[in-house]
Amino acid sequence: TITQSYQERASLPNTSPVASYLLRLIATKQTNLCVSADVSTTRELLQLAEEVGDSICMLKTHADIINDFGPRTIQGLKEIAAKKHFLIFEDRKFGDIGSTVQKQFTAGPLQIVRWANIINAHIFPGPAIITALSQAAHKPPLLRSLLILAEMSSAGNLMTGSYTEQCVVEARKNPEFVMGFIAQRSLNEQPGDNFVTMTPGVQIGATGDGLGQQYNTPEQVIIEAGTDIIIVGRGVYGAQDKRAKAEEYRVRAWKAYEERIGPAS
Ligand code: UP6
Repeated sequence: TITQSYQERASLPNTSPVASYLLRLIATKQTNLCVSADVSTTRELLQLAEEVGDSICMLKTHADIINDFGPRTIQGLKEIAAKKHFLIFEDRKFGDIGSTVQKQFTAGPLQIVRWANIINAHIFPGPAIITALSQAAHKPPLLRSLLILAEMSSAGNLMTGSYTEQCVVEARKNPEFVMGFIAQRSLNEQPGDNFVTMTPGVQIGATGDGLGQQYNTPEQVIIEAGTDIIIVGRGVYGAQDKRAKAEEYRVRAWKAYEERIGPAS
């Protein structure tokens, strides 16, 4: 899959419906950029979504850091996502027993299942976390998909070796619901694997944040590590001109992708 185009991969077997949709969206909008909207108010969140919306395939949220998160936030996000054509990914990093994650996913003040197309989870509680989230997600007409956290960007994290391998094993068992991974490199290692890899820890001109975060450039991530989507937070929302900055990251990551797949055959 490293040299296949997003367009080609959209119609491969073993691809979750949300992944197929996303891969087509990426090809059409020519963007493999996900902006991480780690801001603290609904106003800032919606303004950022408007500003960067044309340059992204996905907006990543941390709903639990929005001071005034509520129905207005949800409605605003959904409207902008529909207008600007991007998916919404709530970076909740679920990590509890099945029964609890179902409640965290569907209930409480955030009601994540109602508005997030994509969620993520750790598998350290065991594979029932996947079954539980899948059950809670499958309430038509909602189409939902899961990313497994297989690797992290932070220094000294414990998600390596056999832990990461186990993430891939569990993902292969659930190709309908698990669309891919949060990881630092492509984990499509077997023939037939077509998981989407999304990579955080991307910033141009910085190596870290003093709190464990480690940064790579778009080229390192897309070309050298073979991943599909860069996730950029402070690199974009920390800039004065967020629209221009998002566009700069989009162009860099898209050129890197074109370089990786090579000239069209
Ligand atoms: N994130 C990481 N590394 C991971 C997983 N998730 O940084 O391994 C998330 C953070 C933050 C974003 O929670 O929302 O990606 C990165 O933000 P930054 O670009 O501002 O560092």
